[in-house]
Amino acid sequence: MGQLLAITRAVSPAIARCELTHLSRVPIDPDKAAAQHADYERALERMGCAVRRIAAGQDLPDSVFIEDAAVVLDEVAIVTRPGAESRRAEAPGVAEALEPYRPLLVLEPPGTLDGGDVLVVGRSMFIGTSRRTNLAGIEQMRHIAAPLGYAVRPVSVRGCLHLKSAVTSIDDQTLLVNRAWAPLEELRGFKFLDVDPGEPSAANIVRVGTRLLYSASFPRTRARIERRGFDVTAVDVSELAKAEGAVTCCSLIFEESDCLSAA
Ligand code: CIR
Repeated sequence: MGQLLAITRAVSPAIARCELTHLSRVPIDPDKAAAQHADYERALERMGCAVRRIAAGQDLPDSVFIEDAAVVLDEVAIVTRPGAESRRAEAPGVAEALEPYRPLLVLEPPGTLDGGDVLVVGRSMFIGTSRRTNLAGIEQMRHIAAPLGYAVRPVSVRGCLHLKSAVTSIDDQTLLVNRAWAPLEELRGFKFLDVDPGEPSAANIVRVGTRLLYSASFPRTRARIERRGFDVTAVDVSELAKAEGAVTCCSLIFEESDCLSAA
């Protein structure tokens, strides 16, 4: 495997004005959130990623959650049109950061799609039909991804913000799921590992090669994953979680590719 890159975005000083859907607003300390974010980046580095951090959006409260602004495939990067109006201005800065690495494509109105709703496992691309991602957004993704060999599969998300709040992968065969939030029949073809019933938000985990990066807030689900023989690194992201962010949201991880220089 080539060098893994993790693109991150610094915590905005405006993070306390973030979008919230399922959580009540509580005070968020931007300095504490930034310190946790730096720990998260260091963990990614220890796990083998080269981390490139782009500047905070001073007036973009949610811009640390960079995953929502783009979907990076091996072949291309798709700059999204986020479902929340307040987040649309995040896209240009993310596009600029991705430009050296992939040909860029851009989703157009009336499509909306948050990267948090896109889960790629091998050649399966699950896309959540959430409050942030509409059918026009899914159709544009299908138009881009199907010719590249991805099977695009909509999943009806309920009770949580994004598809990846409900399900992520721990390897190419196994999904970590909260089955109350995503119907298993729409995810068929995979094995399932359920989150602990007392940890409903625990289905979000980051894969870095064969290793996993996880929130320290879910020790019981972490034990379930470790019992299956996985190497799990836990980080405290509790301040970022107050903004409804989870671990996948804070990076775009992909293999550095010479596809642009080869073109
Ligand atoms: C939002 O509501 O857009 C942010 N406060 C949280 C986004 C989290 N992103 C993600 O799960 N992919």
